This record gives sequence, C-alpha cells and structure tokens, in this order.
Amino acid sequence: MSRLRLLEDELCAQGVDAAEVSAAVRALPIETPSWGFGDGGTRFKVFHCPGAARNVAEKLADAGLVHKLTGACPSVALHIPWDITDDWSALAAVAQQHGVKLGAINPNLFQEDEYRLGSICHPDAAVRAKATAHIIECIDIAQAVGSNTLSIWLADGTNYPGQDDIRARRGRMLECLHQVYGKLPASMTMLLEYKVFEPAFFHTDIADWGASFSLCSELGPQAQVLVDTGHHAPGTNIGYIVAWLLALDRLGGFHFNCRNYADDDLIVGSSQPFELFNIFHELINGGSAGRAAQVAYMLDQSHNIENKIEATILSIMNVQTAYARALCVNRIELASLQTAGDVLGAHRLLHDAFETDVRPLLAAMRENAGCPADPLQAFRTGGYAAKLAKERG
Ligand code: PSV
Ligand code: MN
Repeated sequence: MSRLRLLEDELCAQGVDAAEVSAAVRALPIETPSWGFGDGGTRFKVFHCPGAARNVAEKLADAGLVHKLTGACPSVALHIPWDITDDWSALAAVAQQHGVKLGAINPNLFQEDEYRLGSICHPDAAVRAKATAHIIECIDIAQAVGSNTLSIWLADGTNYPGQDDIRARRGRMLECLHQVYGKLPASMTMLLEYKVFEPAFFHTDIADWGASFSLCSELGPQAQVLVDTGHHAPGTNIGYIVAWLLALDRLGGFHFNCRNYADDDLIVGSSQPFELFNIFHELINGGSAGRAAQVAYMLDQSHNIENKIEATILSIMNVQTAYARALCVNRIELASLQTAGDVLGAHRLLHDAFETDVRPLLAAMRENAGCPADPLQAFRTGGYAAKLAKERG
C-alpha cells in the first residue's frame, strides 16, 4: 500500500478526513516579502548571494517563481521606499506577468536622519507630520496597486530611562494614527505590528500585543494586530496570544520567521516546529475556520547565508506542514478529553497530531495543484539558481 494510502487510513481511524486537510492547506495563501529576495542580512555582514534580485522587477520575478513552484504564494509585500517606482500600475502589471499580485504595503519609518528620536512618536511635530504623510502616501500606493493592506511597524522607542516621556509618546502616536486611519478606504485593513525591542532597547512604543491591541481598539475595526513570530521575548507563548486576539476579533496578520535572530532572518519552523504547530492549532481553534482564514499570512524573512529562493520555498513548506499537522487534531475528541480532565490524554492527542508525517499528503496535494511534489528539490534540479546567477552576475 502506498504511503499516502496508509496515511489516509491512519487519519480516517483518528476521525480526520485527509481530503479536508489537503483542501484547507491548498487554500492557504502565504505572502512573500519583496525584501526577502534581494541581498540583506545582519548588521555584521551582508553576504552577496549569486543571482539575488537587484531591483523590484527581479524581486517580483523571484516571487513569481516561488509561487509557480509552491502554488501557495499569490502575493508579494512591498516596502516603501525600498521598492519605489514612479509608475505603480506598470509595477502591478510586472507582478501580473509573473503570476502574482502586490500585497501589503509597508511604510519605512526608520531609515531617514530625522527619525533618530522616532517617527510618529517623535517630540518634534514636523517629524511626526513627515512620518504621517509617508504612511498616507502608502495608502495611496496600496490603492494604486490594488492592495487592501497597509502594514505598519515602528522602530520608535527610547534607549535610556528618562530619554522621553513614554505616555506623551503614546499620545503623539495615537494622534498620528487617527489621521492615518481617517484616510483608509473602507476595504483597507491597517495592520499594526509590535516588537519587544530593537532598534530601541529601553522601551519600544508598541512593544507587545497588548499595546497594539489597545491602539487598534481606539482606532476602530479596520485596525488589526499583526503578530511577527520573531518579535517576542524568549519563552513567550505565541499560541496564547493568537487565542486571545482571535477571541477579541483583532488578529489581522502574521509575519512568519524563526525567532532565533529575534527578528526576521531565519526560516520559520526550522528550530521551533512545535511552536508553529501550536500557533496553527490556535488559529484553527479560534472560532470558525473562516475567521482564521481572514488573517493575512506573510513571511517576513531576509536571509543572509542561504539561497534566498530556496529559503523562501522551504519556509512555505514548513508553514504548510505545521498547518496540515494542526488540521490532523480531532477537535471533538480533544474537547471531550479536556472536559473529562484527562490532562495527558489531551496532551498526547495534540502531540500525536504534531508527529503525523504529512509529507505524502502534501506531496499529493501539490501534484494535484500542478506543482512539483517537492518544490525545493524542483528548484535545485531545475538549474534555476545557476541560470539566475549567470543572468544577474
Ligand atoms: C521589523 O523588524 C519588521 O519585522 C517589520 O515587519 C518590517 O516591515 C520588516 O521587519 C522589514 O524591516
Ligand atoms: Mn515583521
């Protein structure tokens, strides 16, 4: 009997429908970040990757290739001004040529000299006005390229106690965010990302999900919290945060990466696969599957020593694996074990799902979607890396 058939039978015996698992994974779109395809890395050294994209058009070509091989990445996030162009409809057309759409628009509020003390929290009203105008410009860009997502991350914070008034900074930030919120078209979501530290190291102005949640609640329903897996203190239970934000109807987006860098440089699911599984368990648990499906799932990774396209493909495969395994949980059975107070019975049921080898199921799912069973292998054997290195130098 084939490995796939054995797995289907095993899942059936556990009360799980393999076809439903495949269909749900196939329907999960995961956005890729434009900044993941160009050279980028740590502050110690940026290693050049032969064939890495040199401009936004090449980034879109690479994103298109990832989508072609995985069937899972129909959109690409842009960072402004890293991806600036003077013709947004032409850029949207380039994306379309490569089989992808333009996704979340990310304003850059951290690279200009004026932002030394922050952007929309800055003590100087003129700097806050500049930052606010840039975010509003990003709303216009989103509309010009047909995207419904504005994704905001602030590098704002202080390095030393007493450097600035934390409460006053919150007030300034809220005032600017109200101006931005007022410009959102009805169809657009504003995602508000938090980060516990870096580049500010005493406090960051949106340090955790509670801070982001409070701002979103004051702004209105179009403001939603974005969870970036790398932005937490070690040991933080991200599944718990997901459960709460879904219960509060405020989980708008996810940035996937591995937290070992405490930011965005490593492959999601590479070191904490159980954490990723548990995040998906809570996403599925959080009411209807439909609600979890409204969350914008994105990679936020910028690799330094590995091939960027390979790293992106492997990340997508890791996300799909975690989601498929979480879908293997028999939730009715789990609920009855939980109600009966069977501590280890419930725990084992969850862990058994985590240990399910879903690879044959995912391979068949990809083939049915017209993609290679193993997209990473297909990239390696397809000679793509050598071709890009030759073309791009
Ligand atoms: C900041 O660390 C972040 O996670 C934000 O999402 C940025 O937009 C992205 O990384 C790229 O700097
Ligand atoms: Mn992020």
